[in-house]
Amino acid sequence: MTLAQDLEALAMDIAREAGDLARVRREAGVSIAATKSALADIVTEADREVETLIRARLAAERPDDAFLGEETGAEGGESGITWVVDPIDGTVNYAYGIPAYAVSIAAVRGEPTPEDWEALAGAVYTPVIGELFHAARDHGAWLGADRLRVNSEVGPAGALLATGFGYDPATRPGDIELISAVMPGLARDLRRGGAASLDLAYVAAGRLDGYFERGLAPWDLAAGSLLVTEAGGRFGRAVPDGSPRAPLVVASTPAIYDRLAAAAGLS
Ligand code: LIP
Repeated sequence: MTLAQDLEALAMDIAREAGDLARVRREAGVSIAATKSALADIVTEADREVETLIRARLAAERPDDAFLGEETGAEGGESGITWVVDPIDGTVNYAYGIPAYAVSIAAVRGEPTPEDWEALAGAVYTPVIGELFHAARDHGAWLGADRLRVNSEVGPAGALLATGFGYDPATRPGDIELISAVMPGLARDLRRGGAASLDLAYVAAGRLDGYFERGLAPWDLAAGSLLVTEAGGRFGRAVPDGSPRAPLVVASTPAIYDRLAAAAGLS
């Protein structure tokens, strides 16, 4: 087993335990703990409890690693490995009872920023649907025991794409502008799933041909980006001119990547 495969096995094990806790807490009822960057940007008690569990497991199993989590922030380490964690990705889905939420855990090497890190392992677990997507660098992307491959081509009707919207209402006009730039001539239809980690996992699984979104945080994309590239897809992230606070992510089958990236303004 390589280091990446060891990290993948740990991410999978912890994601399962954390996801099952999130599901049990959901069944018992949700309590909103606070709002963050905007009124719509909620955090539930479960987000915090699940991240605390993940952090404690990682500290016990790999005490020299660093940590970067959506709810509890960052802590340095000695090993050069950082765990990038979103305890409940799709928190609004979670709060409304929509089962499309997931635990996202990734291990990266180097600076814990998407433009600098080398993603080594990732797991995305959606406990209600019971699907565990996982990947280790140079060992492929998997759903359970099935190897994942992005779609090799897109049909004549066009690409099935997904996107999302940030919590800050001020970014909406730009998001809608992006959709009207991307859809004509490229998309057969659009999906808004509500959880970036699942959107990326679905690109890796060939359930979507592509995905694009502005303003994602590192923990929203860390594991999903590795799933896409290990499944033969392409993943890009850049800060378009004029919107420094909203880095743009594009991920898709190679069959449409250049056109999607160009339409979205990534290149
Ligand atoms: C969510 C992302 C989603 C995006 C939401 C939010 P959270 O992450 O997964 O793609 O559209 O605005 O950022 O807040 O549920 O972890």
